[in-house]
Amino acid sequence: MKKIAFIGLDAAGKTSIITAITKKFGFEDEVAKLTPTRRISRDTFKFLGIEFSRLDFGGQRVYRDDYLKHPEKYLNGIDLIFYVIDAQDFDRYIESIDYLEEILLHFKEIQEEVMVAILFHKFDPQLVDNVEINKRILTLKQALTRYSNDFDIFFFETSIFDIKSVMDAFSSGLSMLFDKMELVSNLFAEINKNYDAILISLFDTKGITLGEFYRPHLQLSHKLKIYELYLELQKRIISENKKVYEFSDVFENGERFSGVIEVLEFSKLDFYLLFIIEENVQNLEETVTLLDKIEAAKPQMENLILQLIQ
Ligand SMILES: Nc1nc2c(ncn2[C@@H]2O[C@H](COP(=O)(O)OP(=O)(O)OP(=O)(O)O)[C@@H](O)[C@H]2O)c(=O)[nH]1
Ligand SMILES: [Mg+2]
Repeated sequence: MKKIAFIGLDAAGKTSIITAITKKFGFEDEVAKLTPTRRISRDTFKFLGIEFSRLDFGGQRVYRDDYLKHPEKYLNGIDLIFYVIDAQDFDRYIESIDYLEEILLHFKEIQEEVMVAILFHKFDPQLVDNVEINKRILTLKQALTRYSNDFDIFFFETSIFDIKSVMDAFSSGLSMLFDKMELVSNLFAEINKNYDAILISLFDTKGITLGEFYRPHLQLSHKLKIYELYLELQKRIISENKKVYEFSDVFENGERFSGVIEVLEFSKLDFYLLFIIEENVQNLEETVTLLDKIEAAKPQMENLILQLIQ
């Protein structure tokens, strides 16, 4: 059993993030109705066949004081912290860093290792190019790097209005707990050598990414389109009880793409392999070669998954 915790000030967005991860679509109504979390709320989920306990630490002052008064009771045994900061709330940056510092201090004192994913949350799509917030976040990151001598710290910008940003942060956070996870992405990069696929990706049934290769410099709008499509495909493949699903679609700039989503079973667990390529009528041969390479790499994927699970 592994333990992951969402920690941060009140109203940072922790419960919203967990709701978004669990539902993936249609969560807006539920998020709008959320009330502050009382104490710690818990649930469990499975990833790679391993049981995870997920703790959502209510961030109101009274609770924070209590956690810090009895840190051994609340914090010991946590493997991974998602520390959530409301990136829009500049006035509370300092308060948020202070809280994080006290938590990390405890882990340092008891000499327990913990991975830390710091989420600059509420970084909503319309703020992505906003100079002020980007400057503020950068300054905050610089201040936070002082902890990187003692802890493995990673930064993410997230928003519930960009579900992909949340899933990416969650997947990358979890992958920090598995030494060899990056080998899956490396394998995809290797497969794609001499080719130009748009995406090769392996997900679990809950949409947690195990590894992916994206065409470098792929536009954000393309990525979002692909992610939307992926959610749709996943729904369809389940409801129609299919093992393979082929599709063809078009980006907003008119460029056509096609791909395949396929259910693979490794070690009694289901995974989804998704690959997307540009539709290229002139060069069908290249496409076929790429598909062959992906096909041939399945035993390697299985092997990597088995190594991860061990
Ligand atoms: N703009 C914006 N608002 C968000 C985002 N995520 C959450 N919120 C809003 O932030 C508020 C607080 O969200 P919660 O998820 O309840 O916050 P919390 O961190 O769980 O708070 P406590 O339970 O008190 O610790 C809600 O009004 C959400 O709608 C986001 O990505 N962008
Ligand atoms: Mg909450």
